Amino acid sequence: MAITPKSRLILALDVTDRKEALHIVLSLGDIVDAVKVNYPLVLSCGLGIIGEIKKHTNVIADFKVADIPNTSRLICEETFKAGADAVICQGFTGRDSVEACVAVARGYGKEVYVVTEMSHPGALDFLQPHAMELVDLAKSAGASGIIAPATRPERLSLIRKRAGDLKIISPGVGAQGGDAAAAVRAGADFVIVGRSIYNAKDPYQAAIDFTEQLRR
Ligand code: OMP
Repeated sequence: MAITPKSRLILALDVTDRKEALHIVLSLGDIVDAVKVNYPLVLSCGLGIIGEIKKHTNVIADFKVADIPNTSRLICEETFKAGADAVICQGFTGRDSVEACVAVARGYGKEVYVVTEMSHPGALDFLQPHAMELVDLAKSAGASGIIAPATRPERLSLIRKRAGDLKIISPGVGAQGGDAAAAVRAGADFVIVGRSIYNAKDPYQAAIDFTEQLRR
């Protein structure tokens, strides 16, 4: 089933300790729309961590898949078999690689999100000049949505206009300087927050604070 915006908050769980990860998921699973897992957690705990988190909330596997179609297909197969609801892939690898991810996701009734312009400063080097082409590729390849930067709300608005019905997930809120409410105003359906929640003194309260900002 597709991930739908309720709180609009996605937690980036970039911790490497299994106990800490599951503790955070237990306390925040009901508040967030999904938990996003990335290599730090999966490399330290194994792919099985996806199924453990899935017992409590939706899981987005942020593997930024970026390979030839056959390898991308194999990565996506393992990811969805492990229980993920969605996978994130890169678009710069080209249409055939993105389509390979989408084909596997469809077979499982799951979703693909394509990275367009990333949130960090280095995204200006190569990604920003091609961001709109990456949006078009995501759309025509049948992806559910795209990743676009909360750190640049003005760019996010332009990407929103180009993206049509695609869902937009927007990282860079908090630690990278982006503002949750501004990202939603610029067109994001969800924001991703990592360090500003899991490194907070009280991660539960930090998550609640973000959901309040997102309600306004
Ligand atoms: P914090 O900066 O700690 O909030 O974490 C942001 C999360 O979003 C990390 O897991 C990043 O890998 C991820 N991310 C970005 O920060 N910028 C992007 O452009 C794309 C992603 C992503 O694809 O999730």
